[in-house]
Amino acid sequence: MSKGDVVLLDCWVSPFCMRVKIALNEKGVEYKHREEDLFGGKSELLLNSNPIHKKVPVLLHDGKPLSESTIIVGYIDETWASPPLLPSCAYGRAKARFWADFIDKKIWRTNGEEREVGTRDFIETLKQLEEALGERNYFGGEGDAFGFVDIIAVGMASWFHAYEKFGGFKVEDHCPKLSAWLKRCKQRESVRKVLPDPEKVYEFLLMFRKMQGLD
Ligand SMILES: N[C@@H](CCC(=O)N[C@@H](CS)C(=O)NCC(=O)O)C(=O)O
Repeated sequence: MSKGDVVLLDCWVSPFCMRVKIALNEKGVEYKHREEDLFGGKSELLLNSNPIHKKVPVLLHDGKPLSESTIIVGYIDETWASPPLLPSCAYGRAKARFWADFIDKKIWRTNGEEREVGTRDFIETLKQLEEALGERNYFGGEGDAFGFVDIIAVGMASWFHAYEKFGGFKVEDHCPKLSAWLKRCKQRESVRKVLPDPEKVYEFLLMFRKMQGLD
């Protein structure tokens, strides 16, 4: 479905960018993406489009920039109506935003430096998320369908393999339902096309830690 020109300022390994790509894929929106070199030098377009944070993702819709992945996913949902990603009732939408906020604040970690002290906390947080999933197939937009919270969570989950290798644990051993949810998500075309090879994410994290002098 087309509704104007859609360009994403992207980075292949960024879970935040993955969210935007998955949302666009779910909606069947055609888009172009420009890979940003976040370490070598950001493009003028990125610096001008997101002057406050200077981060990807940036979505340019007919040249108009938007930043912050959860805000962009919400915008995509309002702009391309079908299929809906957020629930139709206000309470459901508020709950979805609560879990998106929880995922951003509690699950994302960029360098794994907390691995020695943090693995237990991380698993506890995943268990809380798993409890929110309950017996459902997806966190849901509308009903049991794949939706907003799934999109927000699945980008992060693309880093689980790397965290597992650093932390010496398996998400599946602690959170079997969450692990099954991830497998289910990966079977979707919209997700499969976007999630990078987990081994490549691990290699990226190794390189990133070296750059930060952590290894
Ligand atoms: N809260 C932002 C986070 C975006 C973010 O952290 N992007 C990273 C890539 S994963 C970035 O552009 N980093 C470049 C920098 O910090 O200079 C969102 O949800 O979009």
